[in-house]
Amino acid sequence: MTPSFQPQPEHRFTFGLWTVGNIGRDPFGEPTRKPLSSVEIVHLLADVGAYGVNFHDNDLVPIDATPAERASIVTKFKQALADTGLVVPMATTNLFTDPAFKDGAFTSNDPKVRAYALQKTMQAIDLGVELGAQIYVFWGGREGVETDAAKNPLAAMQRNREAMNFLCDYALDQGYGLKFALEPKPNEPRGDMYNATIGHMLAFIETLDHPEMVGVNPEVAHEHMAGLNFLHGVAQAWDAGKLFHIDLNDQAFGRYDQDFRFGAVNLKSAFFLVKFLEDVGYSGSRHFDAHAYRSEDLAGVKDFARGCMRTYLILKEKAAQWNADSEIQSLVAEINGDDGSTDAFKGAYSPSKAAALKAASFDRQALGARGLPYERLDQLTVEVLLGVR
Ligand code: DIG
Ligand code: MN
Ligand code: MN
Repeated sequence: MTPSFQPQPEHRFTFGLWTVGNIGRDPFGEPTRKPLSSVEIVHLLADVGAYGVNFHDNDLVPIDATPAERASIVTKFKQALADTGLVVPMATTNLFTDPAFKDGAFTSNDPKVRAYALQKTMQAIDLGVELGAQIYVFWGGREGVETDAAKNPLAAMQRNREAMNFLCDYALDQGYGLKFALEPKPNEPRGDMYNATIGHMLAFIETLDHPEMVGVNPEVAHEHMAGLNFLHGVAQAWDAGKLFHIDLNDQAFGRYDQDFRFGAVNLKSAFFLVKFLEDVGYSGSRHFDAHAYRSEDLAGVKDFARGCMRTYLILKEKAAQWNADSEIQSLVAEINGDDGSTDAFKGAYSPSKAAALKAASFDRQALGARGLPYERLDQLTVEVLLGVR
């Protein structure tokens, strides 16, 4: 039966309000699309088959909204969720747009800005929980420098840690049951940003007071900007039990943050990522933190959203095909063959095991001469992706 590649709720595809709501402004050009209201975006996402919608506080409630305006906006948004069945799995704070955060939020040199950032984040967490969010993302868009003369990186690290500890305690004190997901990025909009990659974030999390409630929200584009293999970072996060959320998109290496449609640039790396997420049984949101080309109109924005989900589902089908392909699996078995001759050396250390291993003899030339069928295996992978197997 030919799969339909139609998104279903169980696929857990989500989009931020800011993604399909992107109006096409860039550093060198004015908007090319009219703004959409949060209610219109919810209905657009329902129309294309998404499962959920995420938001920064100010995507939904303008930063200067009165309490009455906030109440009215939230009521209408809740109604749109009820009308469409969409849910809000994740929320986050905008700590990067307002000029107050021009030198960072949690890491700002100004203690008043740091305090205001905590206040804004607590209020945003309240809003996210009110709308059902269970994952809370922190992307430190302005946590960085253009010159290291401006800030001692140790002070920045400590300020980040104090803020996260305070907010973890706030969420615990409120009984919110939230999990925090920290999102790394190496640069842009700051010249260099702290906690630049998945690896930095995993190390940082272990220095917190409540590391158990904090994980990562890796983004494809951000690791690619750092020239890194995204799958390897995701696998390390998964291995550490810290893959709490994921931002899917695509990105040419060595460029600004392009936030392209998922699979739009690096199909093979997107394939291995989808295969990994499906093989390990990742049950979190598949969040597309991406936007349509500036050249697109509203219809193009829908094409963008549908394309993200459709490509994910096609690659999921290709992954199942790869896992079931007998020639591929026989090569995988060959690569991982084990004649049992080193069984005595496996597992935990023991002095006798070390002595036996030191006394063992190896045919180093034979080890080096062994053929590895990776060309064949990669060609078969490419042929699965090209649809000729
Ligand atoms: C940018 O990649 C960041 C912001 O869009 C948001 O704070 C976060 C959540 O996906 N990603
Ligand atoms: Mn990005
Ligand atoms: Mn992101």
